[in-house]
Amino acid sequence: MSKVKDLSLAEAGRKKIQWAEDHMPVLMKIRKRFEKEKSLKGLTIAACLHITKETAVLMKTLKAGGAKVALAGSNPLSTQDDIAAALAKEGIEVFAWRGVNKKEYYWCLDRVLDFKPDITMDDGGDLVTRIHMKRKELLKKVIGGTEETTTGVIRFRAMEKDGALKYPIIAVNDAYTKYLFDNRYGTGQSTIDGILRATSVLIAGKNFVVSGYGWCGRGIAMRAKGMGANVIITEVDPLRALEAVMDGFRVMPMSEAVKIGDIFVTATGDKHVITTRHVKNMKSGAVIANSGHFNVEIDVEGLKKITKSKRMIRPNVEEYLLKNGKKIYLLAEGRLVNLAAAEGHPSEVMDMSFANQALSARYILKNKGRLEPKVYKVPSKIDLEIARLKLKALGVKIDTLTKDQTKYLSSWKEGT
Ligand code: 3DD
Repeated sequence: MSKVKDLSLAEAGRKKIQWAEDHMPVLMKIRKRFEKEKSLKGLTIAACLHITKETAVLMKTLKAGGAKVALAGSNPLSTQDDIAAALAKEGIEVFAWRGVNKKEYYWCLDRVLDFKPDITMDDGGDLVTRIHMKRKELLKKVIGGTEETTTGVIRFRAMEKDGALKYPIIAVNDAYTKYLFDNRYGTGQSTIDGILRATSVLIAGKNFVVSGYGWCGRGIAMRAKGMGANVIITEVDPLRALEAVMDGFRVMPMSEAVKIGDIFVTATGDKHVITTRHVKNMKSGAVIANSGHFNVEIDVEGLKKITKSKRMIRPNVEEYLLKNGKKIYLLAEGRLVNLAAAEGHPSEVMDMSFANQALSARYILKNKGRLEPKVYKVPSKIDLEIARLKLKALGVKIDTLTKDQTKYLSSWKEGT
């Protein structure tokens, strides 16, 4: 029996899901194939994902393939209650509502695990970690899992290295058709979307500081630049910093950026990238946001210690009046601003991310018992198939290699 905020929101959610279905041609094509083949028949899938209109399209696709699906939210603020209601009405077992506290968050995970999954579908690693640490009795039935995001893949590679991982995980995040598009173009657009929906401030002319020049940071920097911001990058990796310089961005330590920054976004996957020392030296009125998976990148607990008072001045905008007299605006409690203050990435990029999820679930079933308890890349056959399906959906045609060209590319004899 599902537990959602309010089932009466289902109709509004259903329309949003239809909107997403109209913009996710690849996943809908896979759904048709799954419906015909019943590719996931008899499988129980336990998912812990951000509950958005795009995730709903994935859940319906898995169900169409014959799977029993149970879903919990992978972040306390990213669940869209109307989507959760619509999915519950569609027969998906949903345990999630926006604003769960820590105890409720793990209560939802446990309800989903009560369905004794064959496959787990995770975003950030909390579900898989829960099974390995608190629900070990479930491990014997699990044949494999998938992981959506960078943070989760890092956790599972660490588990594998410690010999703690007890079943195979497909790193969906590492598929080209995922991170090159979702992480870069998705995070780029949805982060700006979250900041604008929360603050409606002008981006043009602002000093926009992006911490982390990975695929997410690159996307955010690119989009902020496109809107006329003066983009500044902070990094710890010399190669990524060099790339940012060559891409035309200013690069400097955070200790310098805080003096000039108007808007700050973290996208590093690491903790305490913005500390109280940084905040104290920011300009009064600075806006700080996080776009990384967990809310560790901004030291929010530390911020509270240097604060005289705080108030919610707009939805998703907390105004901190610091003891030094400055005002700082924290978005979405320091949680991932794109999903907490907006709707996450556009359907068109989640189309590919979730096509990887659906086809990886089918791959795990087809290879039941043959995979070892380690982290696997998405098979390149699946990656390329998704790219081709997306090009076809976009009406884009490309050239093909002639036999002679294929031979040339694999030969070494032909030279100058
Ligand atoms: N993520 C971003 N937008 C999302 C959406 N519209 N639906 C579901 C999940 C969404 C998070 C993913 O990008 C995940 O791939 C990540 O965090 O890397």
